[in-house]
Amino acid sequence: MIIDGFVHQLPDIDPGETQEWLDSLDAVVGAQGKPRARFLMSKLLERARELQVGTPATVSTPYVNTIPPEEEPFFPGDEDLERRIRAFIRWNAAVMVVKANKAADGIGGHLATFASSAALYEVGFNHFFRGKVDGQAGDHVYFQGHAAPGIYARAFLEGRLTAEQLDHFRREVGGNGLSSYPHPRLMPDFWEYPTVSMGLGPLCSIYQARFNKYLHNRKLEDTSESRVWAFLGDGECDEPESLGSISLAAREALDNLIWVVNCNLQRLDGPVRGNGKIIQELEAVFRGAGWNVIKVVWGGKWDELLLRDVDGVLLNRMNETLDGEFQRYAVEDGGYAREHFFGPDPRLQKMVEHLSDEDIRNLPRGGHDYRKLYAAYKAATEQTGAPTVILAKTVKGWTLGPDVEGRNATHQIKKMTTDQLRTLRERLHLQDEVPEEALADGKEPPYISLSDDSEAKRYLLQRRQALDGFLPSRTLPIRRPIDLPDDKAFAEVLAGSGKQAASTTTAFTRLLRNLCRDKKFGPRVVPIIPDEARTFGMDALFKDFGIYASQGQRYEPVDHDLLLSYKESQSGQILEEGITEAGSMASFIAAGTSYATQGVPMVPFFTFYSMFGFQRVGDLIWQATDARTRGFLLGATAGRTTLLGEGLQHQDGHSLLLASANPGVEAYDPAFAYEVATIVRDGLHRMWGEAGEDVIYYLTLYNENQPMPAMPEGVEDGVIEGLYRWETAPEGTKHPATILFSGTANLAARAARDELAEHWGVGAELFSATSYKRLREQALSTERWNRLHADESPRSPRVTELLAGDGPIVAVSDFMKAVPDQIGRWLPTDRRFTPLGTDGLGRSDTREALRRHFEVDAPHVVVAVLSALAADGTVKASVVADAIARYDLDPEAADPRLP
Ligand SMILES: Cc1ncc(C[n+]2csc(CCOP(=O)(O)OP(=O)(O)O)c2C)c(N)n1
Ligand SMILES: [Mg+2]
Repeated sequence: MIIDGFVHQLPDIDPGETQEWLDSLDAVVGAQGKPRARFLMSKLLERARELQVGTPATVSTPYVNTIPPEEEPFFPGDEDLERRIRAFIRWNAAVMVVKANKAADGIGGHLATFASSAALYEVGFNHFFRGKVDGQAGDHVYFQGHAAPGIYARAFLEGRLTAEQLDHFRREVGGNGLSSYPHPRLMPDFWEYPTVSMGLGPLCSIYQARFNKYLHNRKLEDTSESRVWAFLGDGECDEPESLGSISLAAREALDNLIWVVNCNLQRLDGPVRGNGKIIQELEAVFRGAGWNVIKVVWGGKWDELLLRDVDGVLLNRMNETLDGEFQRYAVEDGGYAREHFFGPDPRLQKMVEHLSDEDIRNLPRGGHDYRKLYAAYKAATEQTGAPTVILAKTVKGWTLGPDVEGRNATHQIKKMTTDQLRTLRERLHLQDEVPEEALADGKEPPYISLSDDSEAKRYLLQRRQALDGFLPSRTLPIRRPIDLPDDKAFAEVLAGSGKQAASTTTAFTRLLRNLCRDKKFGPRVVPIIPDEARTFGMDALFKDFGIYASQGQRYEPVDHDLLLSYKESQSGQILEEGITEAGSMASFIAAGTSYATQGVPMVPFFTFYSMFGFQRVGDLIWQATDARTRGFLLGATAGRTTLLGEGLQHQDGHSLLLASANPGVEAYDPAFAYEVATIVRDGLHRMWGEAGEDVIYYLTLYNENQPMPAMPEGVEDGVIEGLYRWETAPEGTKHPATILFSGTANLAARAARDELAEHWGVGAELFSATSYKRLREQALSTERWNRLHADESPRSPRVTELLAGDGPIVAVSDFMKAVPDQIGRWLPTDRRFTPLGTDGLGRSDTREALRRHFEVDAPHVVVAVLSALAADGTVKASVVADAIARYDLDPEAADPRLP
């Protein structure tokens, strides 16, 4: 590995002096060994930094705490009381999980995660996390999902939750339950952010911190006092989403962001890095990315040993011991550590001579030492210009006793025997609070509650008062109400494009521009694009509204002399995210939950390549629904045949199907500009009008140009409800039929209608099907109502009523057949239904060739209608064969669904 090659290219103005320095180093290594040389080098680097010499930053430091004991600040809390409170919370969290598990047959919960991180949270709750008071957003905290029991246990002590609620942990169906993990959808006044799909919480926290700066820089809200805290697991750091955006946090100088990684060295199955050291690995990654890294490896009792480590042997042992071995030390007794950790070197043995085996076993890790943590948190909150990560070493299952602590199975342990509870009680010194008789066989283990006049309760409440109220807490009242846009903003798009051809993408871009220009509403719009603006023709917005750039634009752009130049600005409105759909979704969530988390409604429009939406970041969209996000997702370049040249990995024919699975998403496949405008207007009213619904709208947008008709009279409800008659059947035809179209398939449907009338005597009426999902859900509701109201006259689903009539029904879209199939069950039984669609992997060719290949062009629609009429006995089978011949269709062509 050549990493120092650059040195040979630097000018050496005094080779003699250089040699002297090198010789000195050689001499130190030769005479005093490498540890001494390392020490001297570290000292030199430290001095160089003090002198601002400008040496490159080192990415790793020895396996010790970043903050030395002499620099630890005074700890302002009441240590004894805080320890007692922590013990109560630990106990209650464990009892809650054990009870839930027993009462409801293994319903479960997690004991070990919170047991390892109790001090990490408690130091935050008692000294740092700011609540929401007087309309201030305070701090945003992303709690590690599996630590939820501890957060409930604290809320119980604070009086925010009742014992009955704790008894309903993971039993939500009857109401009054506590969700398994942080879910704002289920507990909207409590949890602020969902976190339990590993990696998404950390990612979202970065973009939340960035969004806070965006609000500030755009002068929409003063967020200077808000910090974002994210707690994550060391195993969780393996998710690409966890670390994938950390360089953005450094680049954006997010000093309002603090991550705390609970390094208990374990994940679910076993060690995170048995053969390595996760803390060291993460340190290098974060330092390399430009973060401020604070390691909290050892508890205070180690300081004394380190002081005596004159030869650096202890440090050496710390550096060389693998995580797999550290885990073993957590499980074995002190004698084992004495023999194996301290044993091999007589100097180390001597260092712990004065300690009993029990003392050795209890030499704590840094993440259980509130003083060390306090020092780290304080330093993090004082950091400027960079985000901070605190790497805190803990033991998984700490205090839960030898059967749980550090065991490989610890993550999934949710049961404790009475004996194990007794051990926990003793370990936490809770004999007074939990008397022996309370643990008698057959009894439910009790929660510890605090009376209002107890010292602990007063302390607890006083600390939270001083820090502006309870956490977690999600919803702030709306402080800056939003004015919905003027109808003017929609008028241009509703009017259509006359004879000029335009695409729904262009129409949407116009609409977005008009919305941004709306005087009152405009500033609340957050256009989000992951490096695809030019593809969608949205680069036209750059100049008008500016691309958000926290540093402004420090260069003259290459296209400065063009009308539509690349304009970056500190007050820029557009979030041009670069190539990260995941990051863009995280921005979407931050903006779309701002109504609750900041009390400042913001309206995100995230436009992406439709193929890289639901299938690429589907879990983040699920997360957005959980977070009660409001906003618009636009799947541009939609369709498996409309996006002609791009081929298999670009052509989306199934995002609508994926969207159909998300209960918080309305999914639309509009054909015309006026449909786009009508749907967006409806969405805005549902989200930010009186109803204030927590819903996401997904719209497909196509890039095929066609003259866009003006909005016909009376179709608004139909556009929104998912289906309306677009054109009646031509007069003077013999056989009725109905064709449903969506998106660009309107062209094939319309051509087929003409062809059917002209050559085959069939009169087909046309319906625009803007949302099969909406139709299906309405039908499901009706069906359910009928099932549960057997003695009342049954209701008819909307889709059934709208499609009452004669003859077959053919549906065509640029998506899979399963999309229109969603309504199949509710069509009038006497009408044969044939969905046409683009099932199969995409490929590159002209639109014409692709539509023939996928059997969604006008001739295939004609043949589908005739074939259904033949099956009904309305026309002869030979008519279908005639049509196949007339349009030169190949009956033996390979099925496009096959590879
Ligand atoms: C995306 C995703 N994959 C898998 C899981 C299942 N899971 C839950 S916790 C866990 C282990 C977590 O280990 P770590 O991050 O180290 O947290 P700890 O409990 O040790 O603090 C796993 C695999 C999940 N919740 N999310
Ligand atoms: Mg872990």
